[in-house]
Amino acid sequence: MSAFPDIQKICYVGPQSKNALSFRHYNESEVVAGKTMKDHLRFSVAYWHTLRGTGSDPFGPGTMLRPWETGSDNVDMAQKRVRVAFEFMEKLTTPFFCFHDRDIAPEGASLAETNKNLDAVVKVIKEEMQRTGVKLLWGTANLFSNPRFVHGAATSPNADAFAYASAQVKKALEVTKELGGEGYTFWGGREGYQTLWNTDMKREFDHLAKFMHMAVDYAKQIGFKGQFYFEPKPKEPTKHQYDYDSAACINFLRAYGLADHVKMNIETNHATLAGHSVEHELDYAGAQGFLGSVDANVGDLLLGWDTDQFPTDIYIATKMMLIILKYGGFTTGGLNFDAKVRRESFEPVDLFHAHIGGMDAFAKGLKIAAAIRAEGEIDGMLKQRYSSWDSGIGAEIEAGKQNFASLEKYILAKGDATPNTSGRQELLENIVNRYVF
Ligand code: XLS
Ligand code: NI
Ligand code: NI
Repeated sequence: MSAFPDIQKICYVGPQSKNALSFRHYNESEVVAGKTMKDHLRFSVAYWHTLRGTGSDPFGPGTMLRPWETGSDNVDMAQKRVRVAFEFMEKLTTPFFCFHDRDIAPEGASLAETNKNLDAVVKVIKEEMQRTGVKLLWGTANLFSNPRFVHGAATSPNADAFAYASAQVKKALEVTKELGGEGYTFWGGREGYQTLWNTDMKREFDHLAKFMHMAVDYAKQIGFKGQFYFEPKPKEPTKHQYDYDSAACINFLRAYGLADHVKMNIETNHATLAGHSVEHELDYAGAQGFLGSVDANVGDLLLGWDTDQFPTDIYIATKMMLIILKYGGFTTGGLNFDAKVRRESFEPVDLFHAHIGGMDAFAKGLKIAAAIRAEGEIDGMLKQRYSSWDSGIGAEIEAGKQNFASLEKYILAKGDATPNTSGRQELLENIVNRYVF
């Protein structure tokens, strides 16, 4: 039985299309800068929002009309939901999905029963993956919803919570491996604190590192070769999340010997909550060699929380694709729509509109970014701005041939450092607009 009987496979029609259920820019087999759009963008559906989002908020219950959700949330329903998920992805033509363990299967009365539930659903997911060719971008474990994680999981003051979380991640890694997952993500959940009066921050950091090392060790033990990711988020649910931004995460990974095993999964809305632009976060991670994957969404600049809206802003998509291309594009990572339809958009068709909008925005962003890079105008101006480092004194400093004393001598002889090139920000912005329009 079809969950979306009125919706056909979404096809590329072209920029002139007025059909809301078609792509205007995402043409999966079109080659841009040496690779197909499908391989560049590696779109992924987030199971938690798209299949499990109810539209509830602190002021009221869910509003979503999901005709396939019948009866209680048992294994049978979870298995039926998998068929819906894959019909959705097949029609949308997204090549990947991501999930938390608890999105796909319900918790049982014990961990053993929960794991059994998970296995029963994973069996159906495997079948559907084979049938459709949709692949798993990354898996993760939900270590924040259940009240046992009220004080956090790996950073909980309760060692039993740490132990439970370890058992859960062990299973999540096994399942991710079984489904051929290309990665595994750690998002902090409740790893952070509300007040230092009751928090031993140093001890909590040590525990988080121990936890990640155990995950890395276990992955090696079972032969899981996927890439680990760490996803920064500065606040919500706790006031101080330990994985605040790329800089905080990378410092943590380096300080605790995890740098060779974990890369970053950057989420647009989390970047803005941290007071950064997403391009800052991407470039920071890329410059340090940690750019892994992206949770593609967008926040609302007037709202200070994680609104997880679908990304339709061409400028943001362009800037993101410019940086992703600059660092060589995705390898194991991709663009995961960690985004939800608004509470008011409660019909199933809205799920299609939302994803189509996001896919088209990034497809257009990719085309613009590739054109900007091919012409090299902006790159040329950037290079020019740093040209004093390419020869003479600059090149000598970079090569380590100068020191404070020799530079003092140089400047005494020269007289002054005159700012002789404009930043040209306005011109650069105009040039970008030329490619966008
Ligand atoms: C929540 C996070 C979460 C992670 C996966 O804000 O974005 O959805 O991506 O646990
Ligand atoms: Ni996310
Ligand atoms: Ni988020």
